[in-house]
Amino acid sequence: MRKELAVFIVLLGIFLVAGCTGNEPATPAETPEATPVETPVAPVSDVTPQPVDKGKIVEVDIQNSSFNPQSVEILTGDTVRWTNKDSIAHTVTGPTFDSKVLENGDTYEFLFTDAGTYNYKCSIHPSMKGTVVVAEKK
Ligand SMILES: [Cu+2]
Repeated sequence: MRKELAVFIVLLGIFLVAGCTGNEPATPAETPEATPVETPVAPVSDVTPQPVDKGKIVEVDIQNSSFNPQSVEILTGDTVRWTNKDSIAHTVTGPTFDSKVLENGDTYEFLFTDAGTYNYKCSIHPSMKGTVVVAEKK
């Protein structure tokens, strides 16, 4: 009799477990709605190509073993022109440009096409330092 009871309890247990799992609500598989992809409408460009703006020329004197003005701010497309007004030779040596030796009266020009801060010096007198700050032309 006890054995039958135990079997009954076991069967009841199995039945309950099976019943519970059977009643579990099926979780609806969420199918994410496809978000509409916005295709940007390219505006019809009526911009006529402008002639290349050559920019301006900014003068820097080399005088008394210093660059004057010591720092200049220009825009992309502008040119810096250094003029050695000293009786001794100097150079204008930066990360992307190098004038080589400039004697008295010599000039050196460099067209800056990339924005950034350019620190330069005289390779003969490294304590002579200057800066060209180039901002992107709008
Ligand atoms: Cu120098």
